[in-house]
Amino acid sequence: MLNANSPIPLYYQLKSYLQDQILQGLLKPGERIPTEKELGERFKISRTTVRQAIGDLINEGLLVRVHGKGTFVAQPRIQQHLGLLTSFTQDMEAHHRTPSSQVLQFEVLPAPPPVARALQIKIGTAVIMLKRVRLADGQPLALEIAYLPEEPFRPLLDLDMSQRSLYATLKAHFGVEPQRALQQMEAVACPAEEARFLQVNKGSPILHIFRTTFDQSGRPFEFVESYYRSDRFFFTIEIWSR
Ligand code: 16G
Repeated sequence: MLNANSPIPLYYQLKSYLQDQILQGLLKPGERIPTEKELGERFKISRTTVRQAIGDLINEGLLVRVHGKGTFVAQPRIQQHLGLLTSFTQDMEAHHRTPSSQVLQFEVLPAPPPVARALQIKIGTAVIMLKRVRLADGQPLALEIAYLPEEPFRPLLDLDMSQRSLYATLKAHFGVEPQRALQQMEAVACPAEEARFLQVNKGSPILHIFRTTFDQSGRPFEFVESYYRSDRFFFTIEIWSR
């Protein structure tokens, strides 16, 4: 029951209650929660108060609203540790999900300025561009556009990258392993084309990530621009005082 005499606002009490139910697994992923009207009646609060609590939980990714159907408990997000240099395949396997990719583009093109800068090559040098939708259990989670120098990686073009890990392939065929990476992230409104591939609404919040990865000898071997669904990922990093 909510406490009308508490200094904690009613919407916040309801939000905490629902949050608790989700975290304890009493409300399960995919389950429909009661309507605003039902919650209002059950807790003797106004629909505006209910709406505020639910709106917050939608914004925080714990609930999803499906137009015409109701509000549902969201699938748990994938926890990703930002301090670990891993591949998409490794991340999904760690979460017991089956990774796959839809290859959208795989070709050689002249390096545009930001790619050339990251890979420390001249603008216009031939690079391989691999554009993939990355899926887990068949659901699109990210869109990645990777650029690698054509030399020595040209033989990659003969391989089917829809069921392969790029990092595992680079290790097996070229002895190249990621040793460190520089990663930058920003939140953006999802552009139309990316939204279509990721099956999200155009303009919904999405993480735009850039990664330059260096091999064992310190040479940059990939520059990747990606869009990660912010409703499917949760990022963690441990930080230390000086
Ligand atoms: C990750 C990397 C990406 C890399 C890919 C290789 C980020 C933002 N990006 O998704 O740079 O190319 O893994 O994955 O984490 P794969 O080995 O499964 O093909």
